[in-house]
Amino acid sequence: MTTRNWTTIKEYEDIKFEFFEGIAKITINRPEVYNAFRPQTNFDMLNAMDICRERSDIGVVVLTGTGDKAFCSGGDQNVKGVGGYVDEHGVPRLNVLDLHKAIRSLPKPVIAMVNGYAIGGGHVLHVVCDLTIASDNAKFGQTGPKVGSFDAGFGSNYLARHVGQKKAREIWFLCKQYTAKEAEDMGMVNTVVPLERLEDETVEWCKTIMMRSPMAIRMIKRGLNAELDGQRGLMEFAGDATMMYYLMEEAQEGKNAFLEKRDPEFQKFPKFP
Ligand code: S0N
Repeated sequence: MTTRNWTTIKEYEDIKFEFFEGIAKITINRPEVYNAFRPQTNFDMLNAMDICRERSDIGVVVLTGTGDKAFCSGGDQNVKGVGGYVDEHGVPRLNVLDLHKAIRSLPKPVIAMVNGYAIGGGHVLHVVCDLTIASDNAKFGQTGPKVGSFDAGFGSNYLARHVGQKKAREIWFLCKQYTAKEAEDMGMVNTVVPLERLEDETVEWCKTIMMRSPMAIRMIKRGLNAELDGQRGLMEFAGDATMMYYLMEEAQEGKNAFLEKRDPEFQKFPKFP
């Protein structure tokens, strides 16, 4: 594995947040519980995602877990209370759902770099990411109906878009574990590499993506999301269309005419077939 000089973007309690040549890496750093998330972990990741959105030098985000045992084992069973995962103030939360929304909303690709178990809510996290690159020791599966939980949102209906309805039902009804190769064959993993090549391969994918047009990548992500996300997906797609319109001289003519107290000369702009 190539050693890279990742620099820390910001210190957090539950995650590492690092940067290298246009790539932001968010690493769930709770190896003692196989990188299970608690409310604080999700707050940390949400804050990091905000920074990824704002920083124009970040082109791709990689999500992973510390060590070689687990990507993420889902919600931390130690803090599961009545009504959700209990934060330090005693408030039960399911704020991982906000993270799902942030991953889908981010106008940049998010890649799950799965380095071990992606189980329960950890499996959902990789499902929600735009791409999944897995090490050959990775294991995938849902546990909800076995441990008193379920995700009837992206974790099941978006999963079904990847693997089909029958397989999605099998994954949730039986709660079996699948190898990385099986997950790849099912269509929920993009590629599988030896563990020692995992980061190299992921960085190569990031670099290839970053050679492509960021606006084109952004609009493709928006379009693929919009099909599933209803009014919200359409809103985000439309918002980006407006942003592109603002970049055009035609839109600037409207604003300039208003400020110059004259009629806008929209007729001079082409009407493409
Ligand atoms: C990952 C598993 C299969 C690994 O098994 P293995 O190799 O036998 O190791 P263990 O000895 O079991 O584990 C090692 C140490 O890690 C601790 N640990 C593992 N997972 C968790 C966890 N989730 N919470 C707390 N601790 C965990 C073990 O206790 C052990 O520690 P020590 O050594 O001190 O004993 C296996 O560990 C496993 O099956 N883990 C549990 C997986 C699980 O059930 N996760 C929770 C599932 N539920 C959710 O994720 C919640 C879903 C949710 O939040 C949600 C709700 C609505 C909508 C969306 C979501 C969403 O998440 O997306």
